[in-house]
Amino acid sequence: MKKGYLAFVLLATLVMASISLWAVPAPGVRGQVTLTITMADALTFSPNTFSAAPGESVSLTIINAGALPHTFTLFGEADASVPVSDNSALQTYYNDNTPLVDVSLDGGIQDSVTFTAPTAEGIYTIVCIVPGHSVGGMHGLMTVTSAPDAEPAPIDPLLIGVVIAVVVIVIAVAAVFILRRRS
Ligand SMILES: [Cu+2]
Repeated sequence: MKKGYLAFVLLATLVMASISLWAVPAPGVRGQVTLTITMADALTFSPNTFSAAPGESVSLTIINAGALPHTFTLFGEADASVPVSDNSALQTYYNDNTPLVDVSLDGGIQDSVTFTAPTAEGIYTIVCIVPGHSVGGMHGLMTVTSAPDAEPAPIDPLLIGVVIAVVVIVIAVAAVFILRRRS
């Protein structure tokens, strides 16, 4: 009788624990973007795109893996037409628009920067402002969007049905077991 009761409690606890594991969504990954961006003499940012939520804290480790100097220059105006492929127009744009982030690194040097993503959703342009580099392909994008990176997996109704069925079966089996022991 006591053994059966213990088994029942144990099984019920396991089942309830399983239900709560499925029902509680995984902790959100929003709130903080942490990313390493590598700059290379092939005139590349790797990665050259990333996303953040409006007002989210963004921590970047920027590595200049090349021998040439490079900059990570992020402009702060959403959906701006930054002339990434026109050297002189880009220099003019740079002189007229204070970047949100402007990290200049000699070859082989790395640095970290933390900033707050703009509150306006949209596309923000990243360039290397060293003459010729953006034109040569060294530019990228930061997307500010309130859309989550990945939707938490919805709870499958079939799974809930299976769990309820298991609970009912466990209770029924335990009840039968206890009643049999009693008589
Ligand atoms: Cu560069």
